[in-house]
Amino acid sequence: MKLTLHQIGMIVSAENDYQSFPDFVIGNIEFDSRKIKDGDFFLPLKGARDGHDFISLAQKNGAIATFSEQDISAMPYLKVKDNLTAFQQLASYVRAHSDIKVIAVTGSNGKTTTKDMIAAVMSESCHTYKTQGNYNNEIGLPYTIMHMPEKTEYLILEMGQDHFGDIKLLSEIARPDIAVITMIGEAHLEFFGSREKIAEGKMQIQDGLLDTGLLVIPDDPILEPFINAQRVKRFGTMGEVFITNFKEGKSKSTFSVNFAEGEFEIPLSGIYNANNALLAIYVGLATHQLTISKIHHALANLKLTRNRTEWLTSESGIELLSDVYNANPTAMGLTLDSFTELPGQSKIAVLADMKELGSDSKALHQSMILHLNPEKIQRLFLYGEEMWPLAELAAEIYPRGAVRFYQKNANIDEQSDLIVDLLDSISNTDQVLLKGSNSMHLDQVVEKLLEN
Ligand code: IGM
Repeated sequence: MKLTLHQIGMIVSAENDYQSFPDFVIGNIEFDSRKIKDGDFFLPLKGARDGHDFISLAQKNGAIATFSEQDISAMPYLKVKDNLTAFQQLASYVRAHSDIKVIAVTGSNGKTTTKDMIAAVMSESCHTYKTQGNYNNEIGLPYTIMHMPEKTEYLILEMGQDHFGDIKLLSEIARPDIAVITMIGEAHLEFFGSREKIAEGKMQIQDGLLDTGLLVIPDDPILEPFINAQRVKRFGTMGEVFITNFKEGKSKSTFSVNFAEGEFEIPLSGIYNANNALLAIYVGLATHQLTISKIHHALANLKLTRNRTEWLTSESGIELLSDVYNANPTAMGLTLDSFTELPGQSKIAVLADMKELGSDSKALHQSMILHLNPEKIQRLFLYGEEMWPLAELAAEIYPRGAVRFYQKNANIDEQSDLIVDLLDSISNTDQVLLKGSNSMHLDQVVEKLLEN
């Protein structure tokens, strides 16, 4: 949706005299100054650094206006109490005034796969846009709405729950036509409370569900007390829709379902993946946009994006929280905070360089010390040149031997030492967080840990 500066000012009830700025159509809205292009609008957020510090950099990169919580003189701006709230109001507006259908997906595991499968199925017949990467939180979801192409007909949104109440906010912004919960996981792998509380939080996906909307949930009895939607469909062996005749191969599976014809194929093993596909089949049919044969085709030809942040369990039972495909200081700080809050006695963080942070890089890496509590995250494995300043700081607050450092530069790469030492020191009661930029190849470390 094309919007002008004055329209946005009205939508978010900006407090300054923005009408005195010339009105112009706004390009994309971006919070990372590195992504700003000519004509874009800047969104200063508080991350490891305060985004307001980057307003002039954003302008240099081509931004023509910005939100701001303070008066500024550099460029046209919309003054608001809270930049993030304004951004969320804007996304709610765009959702409400777009002729689209929204499908929301949450759940402890499988939500990314299910989102990708639903999007693959819907793409067979309709212009479909989906959550990219891990953009499933209170910033990423409105960002996804603001970045959907003009021609979008179906928007498939992933919703993550780090804290109780997150899903309520996301659902109220997204106003889903269809809401899907993939599963309720185990309490010790979530960042809060009991399994009941997790279920209650996820069921808040109903809070923004349209009155005519459809809720699709597992047949898990823990959800029953929280149902208030008018249209509900339960899946699973005790539900109304389920898998029949599941056959598993090395890298593909086939199965049938009790509500549609034929044998389906997916390029994935694991019954949970067949269940995720069942959700995509059911949702696809519920929209009345697809034929069975198009759904068969979409699932058999799935191209899955690698999961971003997801719990993995190694052969020997070590729990890994892997997020190894992109890194910025805010995301790393947030991940460390969540990991810190998690119940569990023995935690290890493996942190690798965050790239492209320019002249502030060392300071931004060092700022991670604010997210490291030696009593909560007991051991650190730091990998890469940019991590050295953090290693020095951490050594001051951690016991001797609890912080280890591994080099990676043009001449030397100690990744294999990192792997050997990790395998040596981890036991199956440990929880391990791995995070760093893609180019640090922590995915290779994750792979080796999983084999053990
Ligand atoms: O966790 S996130 O990645 N998130 C995105 C939305 O979807 C869910 C996940 C995330 C969040 Cl929640 C919030 C923020 Cl503010 C990312 C960011 C973010 O992009 N933070 C960034 C910085 C901080 N703090 S991007 C960025 C910085 C780039 N900036 C440095 C600080 C580049 C830069 C380098 C050198 C300079 O001199 C000036 C700027």
